[in-house]
Amino acid sequence: MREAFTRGDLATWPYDRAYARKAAAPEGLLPGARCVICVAIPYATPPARPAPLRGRVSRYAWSRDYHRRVRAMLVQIAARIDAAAGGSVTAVACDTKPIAERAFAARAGLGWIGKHTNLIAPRLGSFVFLGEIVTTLDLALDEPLRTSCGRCSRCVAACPTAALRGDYTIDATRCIADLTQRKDGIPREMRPALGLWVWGCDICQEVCPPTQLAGESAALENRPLSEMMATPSLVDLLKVRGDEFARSFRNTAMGWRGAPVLRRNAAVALGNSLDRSAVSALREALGGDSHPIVRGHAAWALGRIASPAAIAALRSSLASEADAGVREEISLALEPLQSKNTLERP
Ligand code: B12
Ligand code: SF4
Ligand code: SF4
Repeated sequence: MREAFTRGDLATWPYDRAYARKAAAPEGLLPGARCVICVAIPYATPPARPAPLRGRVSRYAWSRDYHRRVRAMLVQIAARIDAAAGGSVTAVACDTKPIAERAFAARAGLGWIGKHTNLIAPRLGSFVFLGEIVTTLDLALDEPLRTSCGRCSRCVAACPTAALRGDYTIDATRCIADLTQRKDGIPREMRPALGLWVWGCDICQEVCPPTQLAGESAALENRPLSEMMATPSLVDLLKVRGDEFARSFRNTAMGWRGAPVLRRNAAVALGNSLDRSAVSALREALGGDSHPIVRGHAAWALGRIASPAAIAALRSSLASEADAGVREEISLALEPLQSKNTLERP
């Protein structure tokens, strides 16, 4: 773990060595904790079919927010344990608390941590959410599995951003799951590798043989809430705000970063679509979105599409754009295109 911090693998997260120590010590969640009951809840549902000008959403995020649902399940189980023990002996966690969920699950024998760095449970694969019931009870301990990925490295080869090193570590700052949820700009050099993903990424798990073998194993109802969740129209997502955002996204694990982050991600995916029919929506975003981050990424997308109409939109916005960061994005987008013939038909 120390190396991970030195290398900056988690530089986009507020984690440090003190946090890592805390995450290995469940007494912080429940004074007097003796054991951690680890739970893996499968959520594998069929992938969505790709369609033109539609984005990709990771399967963990396209239904009602799993944090609340897994927590509710754990609270019910914990209540029964408390009742049997005749008092409060438990605390529950899922994702958001400082606890090293994968390490505890592996220690508890639920599965092994694969080279894609997710826990793989035998027969269930890695499309599982992890949760914990920490307890002051002294329970019999399970043994860890003696399994590893062996010579397989399919996830490493398939990762479009080279985030996985193949030694069971990840540079999280390169992972699309991280890039699509960071709040600031997505580094320019990483944007092409995002492809059409607008939230999260499932590639390393989709190619993982034990996960493929497990098939559709959802124990948690995990169908997409709507078509907009499964394969969002990128043009609609580029415009999402206010009531529409609250109605469609607030209750999902895609909602917590707010609408501008989704609009920014839609702009990048539209750029990667290389589809000229996206130019008018991107031009509107560049000229009218209230968030500079969205305008800047729309500029990048227009530069990537680089049709004459896209170049014209970039040139005309350079004259009116006041934000220095967006102006820089526009200039960088235009740089390789300066010699392009703008009279070519759109
Ligand atoms: C930050 C985070 C991310 C980051 C970094 C992920 C990474 N691989 O490091 C990003 C944004 C990239 C990410 C992506 C995803 N994530 Co995420 N993420 C987390 C989160 C919130 C914290 C993990 C973390 O880095 N903690 C901080 C560091 C310091 O802790 P740690 O890495 O766990 O390391 C500890 C261990 O290594 C420990 N240790 C090592 N050996 C041992 C041995 C023992 C005995 C002990 C006690 C400790 C120990 O020391 C460290 C400190 O304690 C966890 C939830 C959680 N609370 O654990 C979910 C979690 C790991 N993510 C999850 C999911 C589903 C995803 C995605 C699949 C979502 C998606 N489809 O887009 C992707 C997968 C990408 C990938 N290939 O990993 C699931 C994984 C489920 C599983 N099957 O393993 C988790 C567990 C959430 C959940 N409750 O279900 N995620
Ligand atoms: S989630 Fe996607 S980007 Fe992240 S490690 Fe897996 S394949 Fe790579
Ligand atoms: S794809 Fe292969 S190497 Fe990667 S986690 Fe799955 S089994 Fe392990």
